[in-house]
Amino acid sequence: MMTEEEKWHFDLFGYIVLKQAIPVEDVQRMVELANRWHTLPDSELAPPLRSYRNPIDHPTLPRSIVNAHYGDDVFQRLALNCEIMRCVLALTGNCPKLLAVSLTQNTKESDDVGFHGGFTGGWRNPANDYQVADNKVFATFLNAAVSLVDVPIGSGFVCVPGSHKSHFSKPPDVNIYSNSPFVVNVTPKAGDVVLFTETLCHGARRWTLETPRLTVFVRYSTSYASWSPEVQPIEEYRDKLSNDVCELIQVAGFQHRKQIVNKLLTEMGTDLE
Ligand SMILES: O=C(O)CCC(=O)C(=O)O
Repeated sequence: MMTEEEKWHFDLFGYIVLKQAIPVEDVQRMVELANRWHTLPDSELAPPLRSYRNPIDHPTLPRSIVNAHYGDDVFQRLALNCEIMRCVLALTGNCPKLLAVSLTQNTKESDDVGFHGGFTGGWRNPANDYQVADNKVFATFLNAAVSLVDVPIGSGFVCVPGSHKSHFSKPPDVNIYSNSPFVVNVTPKAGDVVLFTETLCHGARRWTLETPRLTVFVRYSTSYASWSPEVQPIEEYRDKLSNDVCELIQVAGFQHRKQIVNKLLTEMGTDLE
């Protein structure tokens, strides 16, 4: 489901870019919704939409509106997008779980995002694992950063390529504004997806344009990850989600094959075995 070149790139650097993975009309719809929702205070967002951190208390934090998939079908289509899912399925051994869909806005006034992930000081977080064996790449915690705008060189997502496999602490002077080869600034176009393992050391440079940076972060884990059992369809708003998305959110054992996975594999023309 991932090409040899994609596996090589993901394994070497900890991320891949899926170019023009999202239909143009869906990007337009998400931009429209972002521009509407981000002008509203939290008190006027339709629940369960809310800010991850309320902008009243955190005015310079990039504002992330969580539960976007409850707010409009376009975000449910995004969570099931075939280009994203063919990689998520490959990377989770066909055992995916949808964790979160967050619509995030960075403006010129927003803080940058310092490096996080990667080496955690002597031990690897078992919930955020990365392995390669038998010609397969395996990652337990993934982030699909879907860009809704063209990102100019010098701002937006940055990472330390290869840091998902690093066993040594990053020198303190290597920061989000450092240059290649230690730090890479990935600059997607609207409709591109930067898919990365959360074990990768990553962050974001300050936004420089008048119009905001808009990104949807779609996070997935393995379906049996027990560190996120609280992430279940929100009962009160369950009727806003399709059955497919509900099943994708559900926790399931690693021997269990979700119906939505079989459905996606069939759509992709992949052998169900
Ligand atoms: O804004 C970005 O691209 C970085 C986001 C980030 O650090 C995260 O989602 O963990």
